[in-house]
Amino acid sequence: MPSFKKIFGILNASLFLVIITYLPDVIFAKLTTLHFTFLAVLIIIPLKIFIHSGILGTLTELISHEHLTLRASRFKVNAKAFWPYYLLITGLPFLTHFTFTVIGHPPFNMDIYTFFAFITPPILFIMQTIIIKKKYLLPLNLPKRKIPITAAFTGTMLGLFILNLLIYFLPQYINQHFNLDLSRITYFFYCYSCLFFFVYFADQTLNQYPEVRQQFQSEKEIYLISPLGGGLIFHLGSLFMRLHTPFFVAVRALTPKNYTFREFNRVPWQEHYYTSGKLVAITCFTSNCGDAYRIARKFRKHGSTVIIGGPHVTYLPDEALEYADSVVCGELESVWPKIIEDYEQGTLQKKYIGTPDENCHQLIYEELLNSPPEVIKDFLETSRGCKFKCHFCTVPALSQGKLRHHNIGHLLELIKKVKTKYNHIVFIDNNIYSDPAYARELFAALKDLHIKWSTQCTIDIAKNTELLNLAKKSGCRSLLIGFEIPEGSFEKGHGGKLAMVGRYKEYAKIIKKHGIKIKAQFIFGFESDTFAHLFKFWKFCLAIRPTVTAISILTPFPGSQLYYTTIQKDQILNLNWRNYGGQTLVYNHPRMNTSILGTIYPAIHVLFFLTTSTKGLTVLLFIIAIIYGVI
Ligand code: B12
Repeated sequence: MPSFKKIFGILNASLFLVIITYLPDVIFAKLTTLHFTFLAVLIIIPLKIFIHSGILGTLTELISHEHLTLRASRFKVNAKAFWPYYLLITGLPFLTHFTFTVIGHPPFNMDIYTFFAFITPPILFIMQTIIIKKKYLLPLNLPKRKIPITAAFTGTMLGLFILNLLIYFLPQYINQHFNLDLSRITYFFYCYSCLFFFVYFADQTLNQYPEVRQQFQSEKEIYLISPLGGGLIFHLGSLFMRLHTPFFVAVRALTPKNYTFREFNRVPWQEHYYTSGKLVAITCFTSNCGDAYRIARKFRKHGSTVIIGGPHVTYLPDEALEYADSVVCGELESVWPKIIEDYEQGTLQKKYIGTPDENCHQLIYEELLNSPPEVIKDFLETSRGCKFKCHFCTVPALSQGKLRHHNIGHLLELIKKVKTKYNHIVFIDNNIYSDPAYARELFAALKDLHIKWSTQCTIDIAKNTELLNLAKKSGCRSLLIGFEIPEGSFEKGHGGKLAMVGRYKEYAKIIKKHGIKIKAQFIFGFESDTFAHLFKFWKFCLAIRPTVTAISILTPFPGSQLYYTTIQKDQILNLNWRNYGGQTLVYNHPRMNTSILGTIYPAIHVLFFLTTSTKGLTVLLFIIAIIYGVI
């Protein structure tokens, strides 16, 4: 039974794989019903062979603990390694069936689909034998060992085999007796049960070779975790936007080389990830801190040591200490080597205060330079900090008012590596125009690389047309600009960039005139806001026509000035951190009905994007075309 739990865990964490086993067959069926059988055979069969080989190899890596989470890159490697075996093993029975059918004696009078329903389990059995042998037994020089045929094993095998057939034949029965076609749904479960069969076999085989799993155990191992959190929208977002976590790179760079790492980058969490004796480093911001705490507590229960850090716990370390052994407030660069030393000596402190520190950037740079382009591209920052001190933002506190720059020579080297694979670069800076002199030097240097780039920036860059020209010439395609408030808003009184609100339109037009697109960000829910302000945002967008727009709800993030003033004024309504992702109104608004805003916000968010941005309008036209059957 415990082994079943693990198999369900692995398959549930890999539901994506089940979906991609299922889809080609559905497309195949659709094409054959449309009489495109030749096309289906020509395209879908090779695709299926490639996909299935990749899936079976990747699942074997999960069950052997070579990897604990799914990685797209492994899928390709495995598909390339095992497709010839899969072709051979499925091709032979296919040819046999085909030959007998042509001469008028189909085996056991079965059509090809039913025939395969019976022989798929043996095919999967042979595949796992081959994959395990090639991947682990041959490299480790291990002799062949048989799975002991116990009553439990035989019973499970038979049970799974019968269940598999039942799921396969169920829709035919339902169709005959109830005139209901459920084949598409049951076929998904059939795919699931086939993969279950495969993982069960592979697990049984690997249980005979403890050496295989042992080779992936390391005494000095750090688990790096960036929890998912934030509800369904963030779950879906992270499925499509697979970004690497810069924090992982920073930890790798500053940890002694005798440590190994396991990365959990925003994956749906599984019980079998918990283990003992590890050093677990978790990063979190406010809306995913609940998941971070849950994971931290369970790791500690299993006997691992947990350190937690990030922009949320930096300001609420005592809250985090209820779940973790140690909390890091601020940046890890200045404290991580000491943490490792203390961990090894068993003298880990409760709190570490990381000060903004320049010295370790060399190590991070070297780590990045040795990383693949897909990792580097998500950690290209030219500066940290921002010259403005907006009351709703945590950056001024996080960077302690300091503005730091990266070495331009280093950046160019990193960009050259990214350029081998990607031609569009995104800098994760808070504000690339914080220091105009540095920006000028940077843009001039970028010019020779012939790349396209985009980043976050404040609107005041429009005052510097020389720099705008240089930005454009260096490849700047778009700037993400936080306009936050509409004209007439009394938040203008906060000063800083908000003080420029009266000239936003004029400045935005200047930026666009220089051939740079604008991605516009707005915040709704400031004290002076009323629902009418939404129309002001809308009118503003009509005038400047941004490529993308986003409107989020004002959220008092711990660490921001706003957080402390809302607490002082006793305005906080909701202290569930899950709601602190910019999608929920968490404080009592003086001029708007809180529950009305909370209810209609998702609609506002979507409609605003669809009607105010060029990309949104394209999507809207597409939707309308589908509705009216044009497409
Ligand atoms: C890049 C970025 C993103 C990227 C993430 C890219 C990625 N690869 O993960 C994107 C665009 C996706 C993004 C989205 C969001 N972001 Co963002 N983002 C940033 C930004 C600009 C840089 C973060 C970064 O990677 N820095 C580089 C790395 C190395 O630094 P770091 O993560 O801060 O970690 C350092 C320290 O915090 C510390 N540390 C962090 N974790 C740990 C853990 C341990 C164990 C230790 C020892 C130390 C430690 O050491 C690190 C090295 O110095 C920051 C602003 C900032 N300057 O921090 C905002 C920021 C993190 N984002 C923020 C927010 C609010 C969001 C969103 C919720 C916005 C929204 N409404 O949608 C979403 C969340 C989406 C989601 N669920 O993933 C807020 C978080 C505030 C908060 N308390 O929650 C920040 C601080 C911006 C702000 N203005 O306040 N973001």
